[in-house]
Amino acid sequence: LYISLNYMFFKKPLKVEKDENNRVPPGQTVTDKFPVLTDGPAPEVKKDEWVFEIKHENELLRSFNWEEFNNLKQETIETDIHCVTRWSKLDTVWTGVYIEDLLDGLVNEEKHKFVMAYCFGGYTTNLPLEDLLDKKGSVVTTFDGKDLEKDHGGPARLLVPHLYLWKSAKWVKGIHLGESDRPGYWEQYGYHMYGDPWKEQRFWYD
Ligand SMILES: Nc1nc2c(c(=O)[nH]1)N[C@H]1C(S)=C(S)[C@@H](COP(=O)(O)O)O[C@H]1N2
Ligand SMILES: [Mo]
Repeated sequence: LYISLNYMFFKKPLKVEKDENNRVPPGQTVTDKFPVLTDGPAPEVKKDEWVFEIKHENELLRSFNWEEFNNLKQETIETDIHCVTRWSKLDTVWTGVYIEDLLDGLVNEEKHKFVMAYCFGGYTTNLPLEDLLDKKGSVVTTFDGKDLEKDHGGPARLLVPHLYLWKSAKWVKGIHLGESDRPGYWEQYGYHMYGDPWKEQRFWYD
């Protein structure tokens, strides 16, 4: 009500410009550090054995090796990131390829509604396909102008900055497209199926 009255009488834009005050989601604290959060050891992934596979259930639809991936249009992505352990980091800079460019021409809206991202080392995480489209999701290979460090998912990780960072799978190896939403690794232990930091969707009981 406050917002709509405000809008009607003062013609304030509904979507407020980003500033330091409203870009940190509830319950989060800004840090300049870049903590490492990995369950278990970081896998060693060599660039010459790296692949990114796109599957429907278990059928391989398309795959990229390192060279093929690096020949695609590389984008620079500047964004804030939010970890469920309550730190946020502002103005992080990455380069990589938008998921929609990897999927170019492949998407079947009937069959491809959800994604399970899978990784070297076995980690998985689930998200709706639409959360990876429209430049919302990418596979990134640099952070802050340097090759992505192994501990942060190098050589390549998913980046889905509008959701909590556990959805940004490190050492990503591919995505399974499917009709249904199934819990990934942390989701099976009670992390939220969606994970919107602005709604504090941390755990399933939130
Ligand atoms: N493969 C893999 N990806 C992962 C994780 C993991 O354990 N394995 N941890 C997730 C969690 S819980 C978080 S908060 C972020 C942390 O990313 P960072 O270590 O680069 O800060 O990676 C996510 N991606
Ligand atoms: Mo996390």
